[in-house]
Amino acid sequence: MGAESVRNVALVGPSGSGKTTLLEGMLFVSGAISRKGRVGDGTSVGDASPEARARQMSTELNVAHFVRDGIRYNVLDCPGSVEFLQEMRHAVIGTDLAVVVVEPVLERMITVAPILQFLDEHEIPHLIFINKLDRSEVRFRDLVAKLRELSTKPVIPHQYAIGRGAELVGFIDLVSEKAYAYREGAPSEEIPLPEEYREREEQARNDMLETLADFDDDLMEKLLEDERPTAEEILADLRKTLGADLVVPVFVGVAEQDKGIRRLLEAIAREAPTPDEHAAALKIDPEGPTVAQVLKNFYHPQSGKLSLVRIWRGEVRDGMQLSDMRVGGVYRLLGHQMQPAERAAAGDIVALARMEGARTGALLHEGSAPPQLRLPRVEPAQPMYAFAVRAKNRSDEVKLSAALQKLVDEDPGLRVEHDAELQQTLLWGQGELHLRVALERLEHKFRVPVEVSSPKTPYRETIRKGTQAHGRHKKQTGGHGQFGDVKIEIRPLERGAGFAFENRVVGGAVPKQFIPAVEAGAKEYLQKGPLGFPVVDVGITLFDGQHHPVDSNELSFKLAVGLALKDGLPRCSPVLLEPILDVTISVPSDYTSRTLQLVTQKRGQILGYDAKPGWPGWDEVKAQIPQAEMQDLIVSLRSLSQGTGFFEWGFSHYQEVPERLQKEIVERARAEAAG
Ligand SMILES: Nc1nc2c(ncn2[C@@H]2O[C@H](COP(=O)(O)OP(=O)(O)O)[C@@H](O)[C@H]2O)c(=O)[nH]1
Ligand SMILES: [Mg+2]
Repeated sequence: MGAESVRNVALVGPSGSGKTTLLEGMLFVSGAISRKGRVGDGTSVGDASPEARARQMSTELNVAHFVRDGIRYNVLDCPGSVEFLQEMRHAVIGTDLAVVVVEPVLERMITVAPILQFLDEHEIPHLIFINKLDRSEVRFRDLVAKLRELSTKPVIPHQYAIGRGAELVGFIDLVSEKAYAYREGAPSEEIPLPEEYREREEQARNDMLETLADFDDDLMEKLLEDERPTAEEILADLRKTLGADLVVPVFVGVAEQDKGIRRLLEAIAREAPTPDEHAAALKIDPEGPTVAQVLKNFYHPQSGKLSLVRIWRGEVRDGMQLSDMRVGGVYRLLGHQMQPAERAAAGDIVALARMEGARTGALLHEGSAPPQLRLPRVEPAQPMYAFAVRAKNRSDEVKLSAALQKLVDEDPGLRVEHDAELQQTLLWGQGELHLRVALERLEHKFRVPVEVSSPKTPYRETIRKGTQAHGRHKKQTGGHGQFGDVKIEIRPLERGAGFAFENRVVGGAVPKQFIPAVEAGAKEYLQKGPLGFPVVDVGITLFDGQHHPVDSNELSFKLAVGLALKDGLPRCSPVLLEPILDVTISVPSDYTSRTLQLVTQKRGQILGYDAKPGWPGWDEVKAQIPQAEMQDLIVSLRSLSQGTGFFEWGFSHYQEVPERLQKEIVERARAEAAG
């Protein structure tokens, strides 16, 4: 099959809008499956993993392909939850069209905003499929108006719904101006255009034509001269503007009842960009060595690693070398089924087996030189939520670290961090659900049961005032003894200064060769101060001391300064410091005031808030929040914002912990150290 007869489509949209159901419907109406399953019954082609079945929601990309009317459709059904957005992003850039599936519920529409943002940022052609019209209680024009508020590109209905909810009849095609009634289990049937819809139909069609005319001077002229463009002309414009991500056409249906699915597929066949057009838009010279991009990695317990790739140029064959890896098989995926394919050509999406080093997003190429191509790339996502993890069985530690690597290989929204200071391994993700699913995979797929806990906070301590202190280390043993004696001044430094050492000894009271040992000894001792944490922002001046011509050595001076600090630091009013983060929170503006309250609850300081640039209807709140309060921030933020809120963060500075909290933190750390 040539690339002109392939369509690569991503199904995206908020969780629960009906994407997996739509995929099932597509497979059914095109005969790829003979019985239609349901997400709710755990019988759908998609969502076959135990994590997805348990939740009745997609937790991972579902991949399927089918052939209809001589066209091969590769469909990537992306999980909708914001926590899995990174998976969606990596998949979408390898397709030629995104179908944004939304529910006809006005209050919930806002949840589609981050998806539309991503699509427009990368100029990915997309159309909107308003699903569940059998449940809709909202007038069609209000749905369209809402979508227009959310989209930065013009939204133009291609179909106009007739009726809604229980009274849903069908739709009007605004290009042909024909009306159709849905029929259960069969293609829709043409009906006379209902009179009461005539005016709305004309209005919507004029809107569409005027929008298209903005991109087509000929059409503009025709409209000005009151000439009617032909259906072919309109379709050609729709095709061109959709392909350039200039407009967002709207289709309607009821995925669960296969209503609107055939029409949608026909529209995709007729109006979506072909793989060749997409490749040309990316300036990929079709002549040249094979280039394929990894959209997603899967680990199958039996068959090992599978990498879903978009072939941008050339062809892939079983056994060929790509990026110094041998392709261990070419497959088409239909849910969990793998169908061997031997080879596949440019424009297709297939899975390659055993490409162990292939990371998500990477370009796999033939030959030694990486291709000089500017292909779409997905920025890494900053994680917002972490658990500290460790293997339930000590003997599984090595297995755990291998399994964590595979988890991250499958899902680039996850990240693993080994924190040497606090001796914890952190699994970072985009939210609680995201991490829970990852932990289930660890346990069920990779067979490493883990224990989780909240990440520890890297507290510090410092001093509020200075003092002088004396330390002497003296030991008389058989032969050589040990002797070192120092007098130091301890003083607070400004916040962020760290550590400073000064030598003011005169006359060789402490011989020169031992000074570095004094400094090193001080540094070492300050790893754990009187409160139990690393001491920072302290200056030490060595101003006097004593030595013994035979017994003095480096170790003795190291120990002496430790004794001096042990004596002196508690007299310097030690205080606890905590890390403070700069946080920028994004939420729909309806939730801004509650977000501000949340920041305050988290002991945060609000620096200000304003409209989020380029995001109609969203605000951005800038704040500083103690790291110790960050653990659940994303959970609370999501629960007050219909799951839409998110944030970016970075370390800002260390700051004194409020007095009332210090004691508890110090005691907890002591108890942990003891037990
Ligand atoms: N009433 C109605 N329910 C639907 C329709 N499409 C899907 N659903 C239901 O909506 C729920 C979520 O569907 P699913 O396909 O899992 O959504 P996804 O998260 O977008 O993949 C399931 O219970 C479906 O049965 C529809 O057209 N009408
Ligand atoms: Mg789904």
